[in-house]
Amino acid sequence: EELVAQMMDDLYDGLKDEIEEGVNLLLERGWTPYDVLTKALVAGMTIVGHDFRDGILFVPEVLLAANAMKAGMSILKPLLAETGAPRMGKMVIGTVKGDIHDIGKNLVGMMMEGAGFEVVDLGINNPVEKYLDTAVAEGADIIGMSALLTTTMPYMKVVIDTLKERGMREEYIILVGGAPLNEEFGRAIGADAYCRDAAVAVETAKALVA
Ligand code: B1M
Repeated sequence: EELVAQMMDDLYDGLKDEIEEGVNLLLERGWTPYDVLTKALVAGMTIVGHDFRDGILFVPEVLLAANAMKAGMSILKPLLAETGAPRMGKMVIGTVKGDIHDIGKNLVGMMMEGAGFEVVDLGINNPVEKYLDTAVAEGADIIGMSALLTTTMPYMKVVIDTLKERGMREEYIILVGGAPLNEEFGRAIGADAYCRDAAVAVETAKALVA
């Protein structure tokens, strides 16, 4: 679709107003919020990611693109949460220490809420205490961790090892995700599951809390 191609260009150029407009237009055309999210916004951010990697785009441009994406996501958020699904459980989710990427984590949080989970968002750059203290205080069922850097993903193991040291590991379902992770890494650090994307996170959480 032409509008989707235009939106990918607009996201690339960090044009927030245009992205908001595009999201609304697709919704008016009958697109589901999930399709708008994945086929326009996430797909557009993938292109930004490639050019960032290749040195064609730099941090300031990518920040603008991220802000435009977030603006689009905030229109979709209430729509994704509107499912009226039965209460499923509670998840504490945050990006690990040293890492400030939050778009994927926000997306997972949104989809989990849409599926009926209560979500406590810890934001970015979380030390181990933050995960543990909040999980205990909130009586969470699930701890979710996100990392987008190869240098920060090992921190997930610090969190899991600390839970083990304190004899608390079995009290939580631990889900991990982020672009540089894979199934093998998830297993190696002792997580319950690696989640490739937000939809998988929802399916996995549903299966494991049951
Ligand atoms: Co950053 N960055 N970045 N960046 N950035 C990457 C990750 C990178 C791959 C780009 C590249 O080189 N190709 C690269 C990492 C390389 C590596 O580690 N090997 C990189 C780098 C190097 C950096 C800096 C170091 C750059 C610098 O300063 N020189 C710096 C680090 C800052 C820090 O964290 N300390 C940096 C900064 C930034 C910005 C601030 C400019 C911006 C972030 C803005 C923000 O988040 N508010 C940014 C962005 C936007 C990206 C890319 C382009 C896009 C990430 C994104 O939002 N994707 C990214 C390239 C890429 O990923 N290919 C890149 C869209 C999002 C929907 O996908 O986050 O993968 P994703 O989430 C998915 C799944 O992974 C999964 O579900 C989500 C939805 O389907 N998932 C989970 C994620 N978390 C989960 C948690 C779960 C479950 C599933 O828990 C249960």
